[in-house]
Amino acid sequence: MERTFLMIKPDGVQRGLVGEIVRRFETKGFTLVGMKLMAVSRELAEGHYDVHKDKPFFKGLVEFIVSSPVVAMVWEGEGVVAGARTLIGATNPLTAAPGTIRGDFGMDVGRNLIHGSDAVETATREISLWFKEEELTSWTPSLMSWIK
Ligand code: ABT
Ligand code: MG
Repeated sequence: MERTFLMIKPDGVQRGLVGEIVRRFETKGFTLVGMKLMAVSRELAEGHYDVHKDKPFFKGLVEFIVSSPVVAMVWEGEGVVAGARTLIGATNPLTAAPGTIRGDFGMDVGRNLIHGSDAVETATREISLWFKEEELTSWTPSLMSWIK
């Protein structure tokens, strides 16, 4: 079953949006298989955003991610990588569609509340970067047959 890595960023935690954000993925029908509140080391933040290391916003981005706790999560479901990105909305919250997490709660591209893996291969890399295998639990929700 497909999995994705989602991370509620420091702004989402500081603003008390953890419950609201988790609720959206739960009620959509995706399955939570791992979750932890954590302070992020500089090494992990830099590794996570490695593809952006030459961008002008990289330093500020790493500072932001290590500034305050995040909620790291793994979610499972058919098409969950793209599906989660749809619920999250466009990178810039100002242009993200209403009804998406960023469209409903954000204003600034550098404070866009949540990260979601952008492809299946990226998800595999990010899940192994953030989680140990024993921190993840596969289970079958009995409600699944009602949603599908
Ligand atoms: P992430 O889920 O955080 O990876 O965001 P997304 O994939 O939607 O967008 P990308 B392009 O990966 O942005 C990564 C982080 O960099 C921030 N950013 C991006 C800026 O601060 N300025 C910019 O001009 C761009 C393009 C937004 C993302 N994180 N935050 N916070
Ligand atoms: Mg990205």
